[in-house]
Amino acid sequence: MPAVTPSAEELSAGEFSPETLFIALNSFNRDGFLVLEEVEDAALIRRMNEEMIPERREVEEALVSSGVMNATHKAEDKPTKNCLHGPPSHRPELGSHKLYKNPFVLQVLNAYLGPRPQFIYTAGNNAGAGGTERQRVHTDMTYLHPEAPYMVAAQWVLSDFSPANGATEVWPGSHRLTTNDDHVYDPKMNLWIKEQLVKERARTHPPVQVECKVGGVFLRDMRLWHAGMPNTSEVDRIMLACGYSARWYQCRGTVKLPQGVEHLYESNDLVEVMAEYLPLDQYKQYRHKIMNDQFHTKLILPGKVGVAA
Ligand SMILES: O=C(O)CCC(=O)C(=O)O
Repeated sequence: MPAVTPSAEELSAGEFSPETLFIALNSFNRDGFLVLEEVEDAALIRRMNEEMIPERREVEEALVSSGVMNATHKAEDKPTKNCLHGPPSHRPELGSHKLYKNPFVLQVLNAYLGPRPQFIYTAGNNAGAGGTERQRVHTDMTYLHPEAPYMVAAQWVLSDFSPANGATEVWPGSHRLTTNDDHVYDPKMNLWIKEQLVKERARTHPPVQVECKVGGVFLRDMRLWHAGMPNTSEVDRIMLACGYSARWYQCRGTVKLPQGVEHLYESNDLVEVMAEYLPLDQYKQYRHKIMNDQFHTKLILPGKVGVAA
């Protein structure tokens, strides 16, 4: 598993040494994902998990009634029990605002995506307990995209992730060559990688499930093939994502936040916060959604790049 853990010196400095950064970037470029262990307060994360676990039924009902989550969610006709479950940004006492500005994540992303990336979305996935079905292999991209690193999801695990509770499956190195032609789209904006390509790659570069402990985060290049896996344990498994885009990509998306928390989401030298502050009732409608054009570029470019699929 490509992973780095800050030393005591790095923790007190709030940044990786050049040697650790070298190792981190090497792995991340090669594999398309990277685990950073022990970079956040585990007690804070556990508390957030305890508060979010009881929300599951309410979240599921809201998603189904708004038509966002169909019963299958990225698996042909079989319910996966995986649903979008956004962070509790309207409850600042739980500290979800700390995640987007984690200094270790930002240091790696400033090197991987170029200086001062833009924070452009939050999201979350809840793999419901007692799942039996997996998602199809996919990349989250319903649009044409550049072949350079341009966007990363920092995925915070709210409980220790292992195959038993549906740790995300990733396909090492798949980000380097994948294009939109590898995908199948269906009318409901579901998308997945063509079955034949998945079979071929499995023979030479098989997938792994990302193991990560509370207090750690895994970074995923948006081009990486991945899939939600069944959580066969008895407890729901939640992951919260903060999404960052390279400045040059000029992403259209904004992170939806409730009014009143502006002071907790300030831009700094390492990140620009692209926020849209909404009245609480509107924020709640967006909390568990990702908009269809969330990841598209604003640029109008010749050829295919940047044009919505
Ligand atoms: O929850 C997970 O582990 C991954 C979910 C996912 O990839 C998705 O819903 O697009």
